[in-house]
Amino acid sequence: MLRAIPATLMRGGTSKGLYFNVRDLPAERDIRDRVLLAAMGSPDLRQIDGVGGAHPLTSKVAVIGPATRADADVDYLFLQVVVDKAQVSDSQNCGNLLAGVGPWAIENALVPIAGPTTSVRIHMVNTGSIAVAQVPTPNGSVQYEGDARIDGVPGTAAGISIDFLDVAGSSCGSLFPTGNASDRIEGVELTCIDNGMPVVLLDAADLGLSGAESPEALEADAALKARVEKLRLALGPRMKLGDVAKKTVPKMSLISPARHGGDLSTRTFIPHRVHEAIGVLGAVSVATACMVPGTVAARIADRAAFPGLRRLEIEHPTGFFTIEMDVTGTGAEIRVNRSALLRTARKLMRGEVFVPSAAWPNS
Ligand code: NQM
Repeated sequence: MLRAIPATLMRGGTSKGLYFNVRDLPAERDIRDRVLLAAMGSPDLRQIDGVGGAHPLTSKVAVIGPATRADADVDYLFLQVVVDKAQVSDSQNCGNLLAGVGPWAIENALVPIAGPTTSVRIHMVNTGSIAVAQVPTPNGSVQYEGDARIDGVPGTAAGISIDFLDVAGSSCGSLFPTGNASDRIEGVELTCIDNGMPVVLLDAADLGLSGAESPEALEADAALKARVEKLRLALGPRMKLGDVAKKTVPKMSLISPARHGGDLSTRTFIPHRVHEAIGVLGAVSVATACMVPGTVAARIADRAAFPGLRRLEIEHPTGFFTIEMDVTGTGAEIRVNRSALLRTARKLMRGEVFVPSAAWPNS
């Protein structure tokens, strides 16, 4: 008999995935991963036998539960269900699915409504850091509809502002895990940075690219993909991430001068497909690099963004990602106090996802 598991399908920012209450999933990790693979339909390029959308950005899971930290309202564990391999990875955070966590937590009675806006402090379990989401709750319920627009999503929805407080070095142990603002490896100038997401920023010109190529064109370039992956595998241990062959980090962001009035243009391998936009914490890491002299981003950025309170516009294949940064100090003393941005989310479907009993036999 198929096993039914309560779940909500939501769009969070420019991603989509299943949101679960931690108590509804198996506690044992291997069984949990088997269940999530079966729910999404992995491994299979089309994910035809599951609800996954056949792309890393639509094959995501949020597991939410009561907070295990006194300074948070809820715990949020992000899991990437790999589309074409039987792998579930907790090696990264996801700032896009994060946008749906506040609404989900309120609607599932983990957080009470606190007025026209409800602030939800989210413990991001993957990296042990805190995000604070301001969820519109004007009439005693979560409001999803509104006039906020984010690039990469058609139409408008209610804006959810998100603040990150302590994400610097949360995966790699320090903001610049190689100890340098930039390195030159195999003829490519690059910066390794972790402000919430481990990212390698590569000068697109060093790879013989303009940096304005479409995601499809980049994905079709087998030689480029092999070169980028070789660099990624070599840099994993240097970024204190260990062997990254089965991890979804670091992300590889090809950067070039802005073309549309922003600060910097990006094309990001995440790491084996190219993002149609850019990840949230990925963008925060890129924006941070723009503000630190000596990084490849600061050299290429269209205008100098010195430490202080700054609004940065990161260009990506489908528009801009706007981030407000508060950075003080410089060089080794650099300190990221806060980064803030706007997302939207939408509840799409609520019910039960069914998995074969072999994945999680009924007791
Ligand atoms: O960087 C894609 C996404 C992400 C992750 C990825 C994300 C983030 O767009 O915080 O949001 O880089 O894997 O959902």
